[in-house]
Amino acid sequence: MKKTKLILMALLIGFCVTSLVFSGGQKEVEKEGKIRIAMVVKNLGNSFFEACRDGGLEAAEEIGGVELIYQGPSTPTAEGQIEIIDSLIAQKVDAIAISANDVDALVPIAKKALKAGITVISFDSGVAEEGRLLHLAASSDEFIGRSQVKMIADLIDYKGEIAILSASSQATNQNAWIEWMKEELKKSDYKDMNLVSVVYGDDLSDKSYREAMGLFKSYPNLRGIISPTTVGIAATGKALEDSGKAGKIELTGLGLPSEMKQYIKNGTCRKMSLWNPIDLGYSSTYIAYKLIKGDFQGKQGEVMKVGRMGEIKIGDGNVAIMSEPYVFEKGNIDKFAAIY
Ligand code: RAM
Repeated sequence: MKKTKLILMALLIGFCVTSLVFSGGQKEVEKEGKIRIAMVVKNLGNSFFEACRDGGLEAAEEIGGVELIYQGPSTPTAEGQIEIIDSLIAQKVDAIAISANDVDALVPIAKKALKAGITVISFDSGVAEEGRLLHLAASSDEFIGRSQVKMIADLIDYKGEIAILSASSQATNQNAWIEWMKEELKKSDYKDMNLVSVVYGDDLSDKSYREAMGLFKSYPNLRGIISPTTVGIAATGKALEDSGKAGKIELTGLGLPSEMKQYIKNGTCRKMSLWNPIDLGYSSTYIAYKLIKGDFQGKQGEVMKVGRMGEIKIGDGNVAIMSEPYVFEKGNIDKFAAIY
């Protein structure tokens, strides 16, 4: 009897040791597995976000052991992003970096991800503070908004009707910039300028093109258009040329040099600006990784060392602002168009 008990105990201990080693082994495998960072963009098919993705891939490669998952809905809606984020939660990714189609609508799903232990940040277009650890902005909203108005004013000699052709009506970034444009327009310098309309092309080329054509028709005296979206500005450039309005209506905004080169060179759009989307994607991915690792705390006042980008400080509302956008004109467009 004693002997049997001993054998049983030995077998039991043996089993326990084996299962410990096994689970330890499994843990090791998990640890050795790649860290998965998902980049959820406003929509697919937008070259701006493809450049962000390239920057993200660069960071993943530089860090090593990181897999970048690039996803977005086909049209820029919050609903589409919610579905994607829900599935990323189920896949237990380590981090999600979101360029939001709606500041508030994504909060519940983002909170769900945070609760599941996923590192959630927003970049480019923010999620409200309660739904993310930090937001990475390419530049300050105020600076972007005010500088867009200064550029169009310059192009139309501070006189005449202007319109804004934006992305989707709920986009956090464009809406914040438009608020600052309106603020800037209150200055007496712009007393002879009049903002007649704000329309939304939803970051879809064909819709933006139609909205631009609609503006030309509704406002025969229109002098200028600000399009603070890379999709919108390129579509407006095409619409201006197709309708013979190039030169009569000035165009500025935020454009990708590679997509706007022809319009900058032939004068359809004499001046526009943008930051480097590759740097934005690189920094978002890098920051997400460091947050997962606990190297960054994501707290206001913290100065983050972000690889080749150097230091980025986390400011009010846990918003980290990168730098000022570049201004593109005939003289420098070729150089930038070769990069993004
Ligand atoms: C579009 C998107 C993006 C914005 C750029 C300027 O590609 O709306 O969010 O940052 O334009």
